[in-house]
Amino acid sequence: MIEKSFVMMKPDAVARRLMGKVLTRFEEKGLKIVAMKLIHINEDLAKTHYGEHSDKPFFNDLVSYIISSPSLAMVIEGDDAISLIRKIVGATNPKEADLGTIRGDYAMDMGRNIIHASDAPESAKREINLFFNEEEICDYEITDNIWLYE
Ligand code: IDP
Ligand code: MG
Repeated sequence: MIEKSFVMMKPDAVARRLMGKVLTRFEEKGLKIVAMKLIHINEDLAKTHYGEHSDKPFFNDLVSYIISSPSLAMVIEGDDAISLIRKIVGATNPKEADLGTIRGDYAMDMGRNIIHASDAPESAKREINLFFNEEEICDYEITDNIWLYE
């Protein structure tokens, strides 16, 4: 099923100039970028986005990290995109993430794991709506679809 996922390169990815390399992984896989913006997230938005973790011991550090510098927010579309992107991103802890995943290849620390991706259809919908208006999400065809999908 064609799905949309909310994906965000966190401040460390932007500051470490990894945006191009990370974006290339999604493009080369055959996923389609349908929205993208560089955004310096404020505290309210960070707390809402990570609301499910508000009672965790790492919550305050997580919010400080996310608001420290700009992030690159995206909506990425494709067949089974939500679970597929989680696989490409890798485990939350970069030390446990498989090599070949984004976190496995580019990050060292749980608190600096460079990228966020929605974990389920409901969270994808919530997160997309939190960061993007409907008119910011592009509906377009890419002609290589005949070579990517049977
Ligand atoms: P996910 O990003 O892989 O979905 P979640 O468990 O939803 O992982 O946690 C959200 C984010 O909170 C993680 O990506 C990471 O940045 C941060 N985080 C999670 N657990 C810890 C921790 O134990 N220490 C520090 N930061 C954490
Ligand atoms: Mg999560």
